[in-house]
Amino acid sequence: NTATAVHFHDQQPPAASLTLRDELLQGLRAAPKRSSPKFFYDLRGSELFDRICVQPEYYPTRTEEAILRDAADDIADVVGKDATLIELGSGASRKVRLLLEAVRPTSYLGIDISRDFLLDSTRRLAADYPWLDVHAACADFSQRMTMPSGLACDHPVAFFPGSSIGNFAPEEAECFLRGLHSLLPSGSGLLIGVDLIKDEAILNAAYNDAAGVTAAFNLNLLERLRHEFEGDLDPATFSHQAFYNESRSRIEMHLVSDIDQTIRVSGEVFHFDQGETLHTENSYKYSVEGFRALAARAGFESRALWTDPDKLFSIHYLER
Ligand code: AVJ
Repeated sequence: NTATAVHFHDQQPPAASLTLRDELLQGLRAAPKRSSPKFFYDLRGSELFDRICVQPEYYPTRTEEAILRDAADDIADVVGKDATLIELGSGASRKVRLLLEAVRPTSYLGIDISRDFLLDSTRRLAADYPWLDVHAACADFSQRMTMPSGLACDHPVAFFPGSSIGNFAPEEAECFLRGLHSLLPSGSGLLIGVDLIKDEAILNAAYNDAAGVTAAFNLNLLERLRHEFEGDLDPATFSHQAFYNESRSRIEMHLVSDIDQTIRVSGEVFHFDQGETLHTENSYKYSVEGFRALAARAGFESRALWTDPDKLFSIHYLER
């Protein structure tokens, strides 16, 4: 019965589509070589990300969840009644559970690029909250999106937790928010988690956990290249690298080639010098003021803000 409880909207071509492949190859041809972080999230990558979230060094998830738990009633007050919660990059749909009882939205739409993961987690959500109208859309929200039909949407409130916005460069983040602004009617809300600029040692530790889960997550990209994109390469010849780039307020993740080598992906040849990297992710950090200014440039007004006592993480409520 739970299997039919989720209204599913497929808004994306299948995983190893031509466009994804083209995007991947384009990044590998570039100098320096790069890959969009969205390529991390195959089923295994999504599972590894979930394990990152419970590592002792990875403070963002724990801290954001504590803020949500503590502020749930305040958040319900600013969000108001009869909301449609739209979670962008819903993943395991775990964080939204902290809000559902307090906010009592009429419907929920989870949007994620990882189809099987999305279906799994929204089915569980529908089973656990029988009063909630649950929708799932498999889509790449970094591209242009449309609202799925058949979803009542009088008071849409986008929920973008986890500082996923940090994967965009500031110009792209502004552009992304502008896209949301044009998608949502006036009066809509945006509840967004943003990681804060802080002591470099805390940041570096969070992306270099002792158990090696972040390393496995980064290296899993190479497994995905092998299995989904006809990659001919040895993942053991690459190493995980993550560091805080202070001048750009971002964590950078790279896969470093330990040797001088030639690899093949989708029939195309790519050379790596020893020490050359594939830049796999940026995770931008913001000050409260810096993020407010960015959101304002995209047409969103700051309505409320919550942080933890150590000022590690922030949750903004913005209104369009
Ligand atoms: C999902 C982009 C917020 O940047 O902290 C975690 C991804 N990468 N560890 C982050 C991530 C390595 C995460 N975001």
